[in-house]
Amino acid sequence: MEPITLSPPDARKQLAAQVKMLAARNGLSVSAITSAEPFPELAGFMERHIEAGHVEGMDWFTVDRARFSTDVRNLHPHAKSVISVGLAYWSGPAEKPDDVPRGRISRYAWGRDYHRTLKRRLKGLQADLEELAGRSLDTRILVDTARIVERAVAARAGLGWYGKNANLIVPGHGSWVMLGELVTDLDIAPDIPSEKNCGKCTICIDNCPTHAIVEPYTIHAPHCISYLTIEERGPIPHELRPLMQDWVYGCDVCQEVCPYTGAAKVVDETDMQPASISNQFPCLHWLLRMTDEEFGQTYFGTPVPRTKRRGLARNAAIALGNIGTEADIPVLALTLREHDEPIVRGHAAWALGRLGAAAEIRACTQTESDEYVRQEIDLALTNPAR
Ligand code: B12
Repeated sequence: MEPITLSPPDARKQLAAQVKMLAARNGLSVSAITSAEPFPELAGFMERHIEAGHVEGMDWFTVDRARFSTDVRNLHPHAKSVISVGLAYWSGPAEKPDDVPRGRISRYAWGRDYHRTLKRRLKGLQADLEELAGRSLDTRILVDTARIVERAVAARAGLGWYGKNANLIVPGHGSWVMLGELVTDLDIAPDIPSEKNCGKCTICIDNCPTHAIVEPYTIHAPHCISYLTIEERGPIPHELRPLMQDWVYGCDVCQEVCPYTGAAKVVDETDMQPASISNQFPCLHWLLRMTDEEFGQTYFGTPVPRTKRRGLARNAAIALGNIGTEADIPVLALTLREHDEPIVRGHAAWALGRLGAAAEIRACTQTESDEYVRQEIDLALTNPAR
């Protein structure tokens, strides 16, 4: 490639076109550019968001972090532009294959960890840009870090627009797009934000199983199934368990019901495809019995290990409490008796209560010594419908 001399304004626009061409060549489905100017309007908004308790439980989400994340130059003082990119991953509708009781893993976590895929492709883009510019560039590659508000960057770059479910909706792909950024000292002509919006549609708000979209664009994370199944380490609040359906890792309901997302193009993205049915619709009995080795073999290299083996098994117990039948009582009883993790035994007691298996719960009252599990057992016996 010929080194180019940059002289505004045409060269900046020409560079923008080349950046997009190179991004596509590196396997980045969509890309758009914004300046490295700060987002002053975001600071107050995020402070109010934190004060209202919408991110409670995510201890890293502090006011200081939030303020820091509203200016990319806090991270990268020489930044002039941010290239916002997306990895599209809608691969068509998918249904559970049989009558086996299975959970659901959210689509973004079916395949390889998107952080790695996006970072690898962004590195390729960086190398191509350095070749194009004829010099080494001062860049930062970011994917999913708390030090930048990715949807705000992407919205200002016009990569897409905010849906009422807070997700960034990208034309042609809906919100089935994972985001990343290349922050650079290159001065590239910015794109224009989109003027689209959801209009009067409230389908996502009306269909959120836990009513976590408390107002348009605002997610109360402690009630979001994604938060509960992935980020919450302790017991899931009793009142939310019956609402969690069969989700065992993340949740896609607010995306699946969205008309824009429903119209997404099918993409052939091998990295986001499940290696086996256990990466997509895992058998709930298996999740309850899974060993550390099996967990590693099946989920290593995907996003799922974030919730750990015990988190996934805890979520499987809740899912069986919600979709299970009498036929699932023996495996839950075995889990309550023998699982090595108290958090899983406690949720198995709850699930047995939901399925009306008081005798199986009572059988463990003498042998269980963990205080937390004993509390769950008591509740399951005295108030089993919770
Ligand atoms: C913390 C976090 C979570 C938390 C909290 C989510 C939340 N909405 O606050 C939990 C664990 C619940 C979560 C869940 C999910 N997450 Co998440 N999460 C993040 C993370 C790390 C930070 C988000 C954040 O700062 N939230 C605070 C709020 C204030 O900011 P926001 O979410 O961007 O919301 C914007 C809008 O609300 C808008 N807004 C507010 N008021 C108004 C008013 C109007 C009129 C308008 C137009 C806009 C508007 O401004 C906000 C600032 O940009 C980002 C990565 C990152 N660094 O940005 C990923 C990220 C947002 N998550 C992502 C994904 C995919 C998900 C899930 C879909 C995963 C799943 N399938 O289970 C769910 C979706 C839940 C949802 N509907 O938001 C993607 C989103 C991709 C996209 N196309 O939008 C991101 C960008 C990660 C990535 N690298 O791709 N997530």
